[in-house]
Amino acid sequence: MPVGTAEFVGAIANPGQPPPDTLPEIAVAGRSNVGKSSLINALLGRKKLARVSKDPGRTREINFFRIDDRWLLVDLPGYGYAKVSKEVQRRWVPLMEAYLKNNPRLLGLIVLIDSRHGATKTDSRLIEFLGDIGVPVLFVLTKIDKLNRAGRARAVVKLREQLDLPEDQVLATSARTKEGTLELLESLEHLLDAETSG
Ligand SMILES: Nc1nc2c(ncn2[C@@H]2O[C@H](COP(=O)(O)OP(=O)(O)OP(=O)(O)O)[C@@H](O)[C@H]2O)c(=O)[nH]1
Ligand SMILES: [Mg+2]
Repeated sequence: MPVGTAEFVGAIANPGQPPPDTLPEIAVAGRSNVGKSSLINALLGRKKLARVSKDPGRTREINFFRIDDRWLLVDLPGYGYAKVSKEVQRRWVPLMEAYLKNNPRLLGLIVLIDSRHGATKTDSRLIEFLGDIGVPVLFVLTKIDKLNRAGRARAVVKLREQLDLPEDQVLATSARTKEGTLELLESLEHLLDAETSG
């Protein structure tokens, strides 16, 4: 189902800061430069709603986008980019912990993994942390336009094996060609429907 309205409603820069809205949330997490902001724009059919950086590690705040006045899509700051200063890296953990822990509005997380690289050590640490929180996680491979057909299939199988995931927990997408974005929106709809139907 295509998205109707989408608007930026605000950002959180410090732990403990209240969110700009109280609708149910689905958040997008992943390494710096993996394509979080690009995928959000592709999903919402907007070119420049979420800021895409030439310069990795730019999104340092938690950004909230209100969709159809019904739910929030949340762009989380990326992790694991070596060139980002130690100071910025240090601030990431408490900001993410404060957001993810005890957040009753958070319906689910989308964890993005670069289809060319698979899950890295830092991804595994995030995934472990998310396991403790207990929210549903959907794994999404990004930038599949950079792989040929065989490479795509291999990337999906590799990730499923790496993380021991069932078939329906992994999607392959490209923000450039929009492949996989309708399937992803459908999965998000299921998550939202499950919530709103009690
Ligand atoms: N070919 C291709 N390039 C992509 C795709 N998605 C993102 N990119 C490129 O990858 C780079 C990073 O994209 P972003 O969307 O800014 O990544 P991000 O995860 O939001 O990065 P941070 O905000 O720094 O954590 C940009 O140069 C994008 O143009 C894709 O599906 N295909
Ligand atoms: Mg970003």
